[in-house]
Amino acid sequence: MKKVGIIMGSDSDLPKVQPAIDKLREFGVGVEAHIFSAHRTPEAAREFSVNAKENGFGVLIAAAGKAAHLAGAIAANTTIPVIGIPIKASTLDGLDALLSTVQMPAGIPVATVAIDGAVNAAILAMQILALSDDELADKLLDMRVKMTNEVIEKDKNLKY
Ligand code: RP5
Repeated sequence: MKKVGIIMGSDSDLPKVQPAIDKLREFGVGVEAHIFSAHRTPEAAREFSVNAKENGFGVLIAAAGKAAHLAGAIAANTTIPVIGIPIKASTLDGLDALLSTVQMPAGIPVATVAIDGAVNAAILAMQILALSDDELADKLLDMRVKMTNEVIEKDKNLKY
């Protein structure tokens, strides 16, 4: 199975990114994480994304805060699907990163999840990989069924 690459702009993003790493590992999906910055280490970010396909990655997740150009800069160098996680890292509560990540010009898409939405980034990455992996697709379906049953149970237990 192809791997998921996770790139974060700073080590300060790791606590927000960790749930994505955990979720992918829980499902047995190979994950490789790096710290590359669109602003501080643009060459490293470029080199990684240019070579991502031949290095066995099927989806890339890019997480960054503030003026978050990382996901777009990664997407510029590959046709592998790129998922952006805007990180809340400033006085603007992540709205800066959300707009920087989501407002891509036509031609270079970034599938942007919610601010700090690491778990959904991981699930979306796996849904993409699952298009050509039935076993992974079944695991994702099981997760949905479990989630549905939990909500039904909570509804039953509601005392009001
Ligand atoms: C962004 O700036 C990073 O993704 C991080 O969210 C934010 C702050 O980085 P540090 O100053 O904490 O390294 O590039």
